Amino acid sequence: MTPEEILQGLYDETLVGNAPRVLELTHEALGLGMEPQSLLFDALIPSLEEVGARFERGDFFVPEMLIAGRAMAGSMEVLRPLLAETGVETVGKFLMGTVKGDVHDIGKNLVNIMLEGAGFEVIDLGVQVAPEKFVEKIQEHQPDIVGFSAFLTTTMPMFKANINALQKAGIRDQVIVMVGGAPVTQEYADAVGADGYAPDASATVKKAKDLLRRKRSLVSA
Ligand code: B1M
Repeated sequence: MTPEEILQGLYDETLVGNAPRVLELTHEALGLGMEPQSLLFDALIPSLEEVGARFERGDFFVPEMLIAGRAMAGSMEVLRPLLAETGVETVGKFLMGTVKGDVHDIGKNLVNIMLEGAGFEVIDLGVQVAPEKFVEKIQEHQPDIVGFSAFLTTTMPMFKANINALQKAGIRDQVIVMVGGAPVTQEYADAVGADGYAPDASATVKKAKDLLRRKRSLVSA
């Protein structure tokens, strides 16, 4: 198969949730020396975007979304070590979780991979993370940054609930708060009082480094 055919195959087979074939194609692509980033950005992510568009049109339902998501997640497991392979020194500690009421984790996991690749130590709390759990884990791990992911308009208000919980516990000033997820915007992040927002995984890395640099220069000033 040519690289173009593999990318097309990855797109098509993710769309129909054919996880074994997606895995096979992933290995085949890597065997041909194709870049892991290309598989992600030229095939897997566009395919899930199409899944979302079909769901919105009523052509796909939750089971189709679920199997497509699983197919992509299988491929990501293979790509993870390759994307995170940089050998750079730890630049900071990032505690991450999807907010309470929300089970989406593919986007969060991708952000984690990119952060790890950029030298962050990432502690992932998984999905459906309650405000109290964020507070407890911040106290335990003392991260530089805590990241809240939300993928539904109905779970975005948990950002505010989490920030309130941090304030109540007296730890809001100790940690940088970043938010993100498909429906989130810079305006929304500002409105809830987050320190940073990023629309995708690579922008998260950039923003996280930037926020950390600013905090460290304030502390040393
Ligand atoms: Co759901 N789902 N889903 N879903 N799902 C969306 C999100 C939706 C947009 C589909 C649509 O209508 N077009 C829609 C939300 C609409 C809205 O509220 N605005 C939706 C819905 C409605 C639902 C249910 C309510 C459906 C139902 O039951 N009726 C239900 C909710 C369940 C719940 O959470 N309580 C539901 C369920 C599911 C599945 C379980 C079936 C499955 C999730 C599987 C999984 O994650 N393990 C699923 C899937 C697969 C999707 C779509 C198709 C794909 C999501 C995805 O992985 N995208 C999605 C449609 C879409 O997004 N186009 C959809 C690829 C991923 C790489 O992108 O997630 O955006 P994304 O992540 C990006 C950025 O957001 C950003 O970086 C990531 C990487 O670049 N980012 C951050 C993420 N976190 C960040 C944190 C940061 C910074 C950036 O700082 C901390």
